[in-house]
Amino acid sequence: MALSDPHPWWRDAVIYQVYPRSFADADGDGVGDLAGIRAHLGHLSALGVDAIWMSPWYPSPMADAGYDVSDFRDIDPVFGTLAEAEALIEEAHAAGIRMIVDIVPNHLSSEHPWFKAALASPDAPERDYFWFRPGRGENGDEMPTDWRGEFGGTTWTRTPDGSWYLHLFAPEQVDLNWDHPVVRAEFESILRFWFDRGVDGIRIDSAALLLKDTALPEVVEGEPHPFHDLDGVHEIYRSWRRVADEYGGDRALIGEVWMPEVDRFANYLRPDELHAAFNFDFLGCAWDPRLMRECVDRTLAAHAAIGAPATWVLSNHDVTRHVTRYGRSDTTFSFDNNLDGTPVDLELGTRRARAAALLSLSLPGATYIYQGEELGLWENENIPVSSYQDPMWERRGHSRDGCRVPLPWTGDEAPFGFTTATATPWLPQPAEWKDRTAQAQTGDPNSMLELYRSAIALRRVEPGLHANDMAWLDVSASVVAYTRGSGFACVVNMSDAPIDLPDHQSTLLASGTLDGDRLPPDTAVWLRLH
Ligand code: TEU
Repeated sequence: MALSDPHPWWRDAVIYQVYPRSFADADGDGVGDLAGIRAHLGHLSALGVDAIWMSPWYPSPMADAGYDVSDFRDIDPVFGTLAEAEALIEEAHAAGIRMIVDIVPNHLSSEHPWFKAALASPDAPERDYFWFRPGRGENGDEMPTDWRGEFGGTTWTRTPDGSWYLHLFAPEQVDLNWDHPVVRAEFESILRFWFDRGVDGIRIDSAALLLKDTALPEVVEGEPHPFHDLDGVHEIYRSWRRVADEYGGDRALIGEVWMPEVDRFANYLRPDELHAAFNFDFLGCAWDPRLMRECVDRTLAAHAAIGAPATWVLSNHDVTRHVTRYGRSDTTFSFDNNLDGTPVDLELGTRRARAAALLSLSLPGATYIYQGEELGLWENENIPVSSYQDPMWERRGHSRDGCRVPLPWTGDEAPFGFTTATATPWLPQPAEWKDRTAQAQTGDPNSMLELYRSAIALRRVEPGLHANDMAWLDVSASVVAYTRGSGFACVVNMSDAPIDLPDHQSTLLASGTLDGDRLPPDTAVWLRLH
């Protein structure tokens, strides 16, 4: 593909996030693996996705479910081998599915050889790859700063020699010093390692956090933040872009850039930086027509200004599954609105999730699907606390385990074909998921799975959904409606009463049963216009 390709795949791909621990387990240890993924590639082909984003599969002590990497050039034995990863990349390509791997550049596992060398001797050169600092106070027993971690809690841990090291996440995730040239060179080499193996894209974890203010100032409202979004971080991504471009221009860099200021967010997507970034604004947006329209407008305006494609994300492995979110009275998401355990109407949430699928799959840009959302899975809020594995739980009182529960594939009872019949999945599956298995839904025209399959298939062939533009349709204040191109419209009824559909030629797809030409509440429809 030429560098100047006017319509590269990543601009409007449907990208499916595989969380390898929970996708499918072939070897019967209760944890998903690459053999399980390879055995279920047919599910992704039938779904029609363009690409897989693979959450970390590297060797890791799993202090943060793989986001604590001890070797970026291999595969954790719990998942399989590098040869299996290479085979999976090849098989995905043969099925017409691209592969995106997850790189975690902000931190390394405390078991990584660099950190072990740094701990072994105060003179080790590896010491400078991290943030070792003396403590404050007379005996140096006070932390160098009062920074709060991203999981909550403190950000420094003391080593046996009395110095402290920085970790913005768990103590097992040691922050790298990105001012050090060896760190920069190492990650460029890691990018090449995976591009050389044919991967089509890189998802960049915590992309805005890499640089720290070396003066280590405290966080003060109104003053530049000591580690969020420092200007120098853009130089790092420019160098990554040069690496990606060496491979012919169709390799994509996709940032996890989680920040409320859209203009600062858009900086990451300038033409010589990342290709795309996740839309957390949309992921946190309430089921509210005005807020939804504002979110879409804000998103499109920010991306248009720099010529980058928007992305639409409803769920991922860090946030409450949106069937559950949309079934609550507060339908927003943020880590601060801790709504865990508040009442949920799963029927309402499911109806809205069906409508949201048609929304997120018909807006201009790329759409992300988090594994299991095509099955209509909800958050498992009944995991016993003693089974929680998420390090965020201890530090922030919120566990992300409820959205990471292993997928139900077949059968009437747990483990629903996720693992061998006698094995126990690493997190418990709700018994009610017997109706949500891929098997139970296949061929049922009313199922979430068939809705996703139909929508993705239509998206491929519908000319309007390949148009660059969208325009709002004025139906009513409580309806989100827009056209794409000249012949396509999506209408989402967010009111609590049925509405009349705008003039159209035919209905292409509906998320629920229409009442003649009336669209029921919390329902969406794709229309062919005259
Ligand atoms: O998540 C980063 C994250 O949790 C954000 O809230 C982050 O704090 C934000 O970007 C800061 O502004 C990623 C992974 O998705 C998550 O699973 C990991 O636990 C985390 O990084 C640490 O690697």
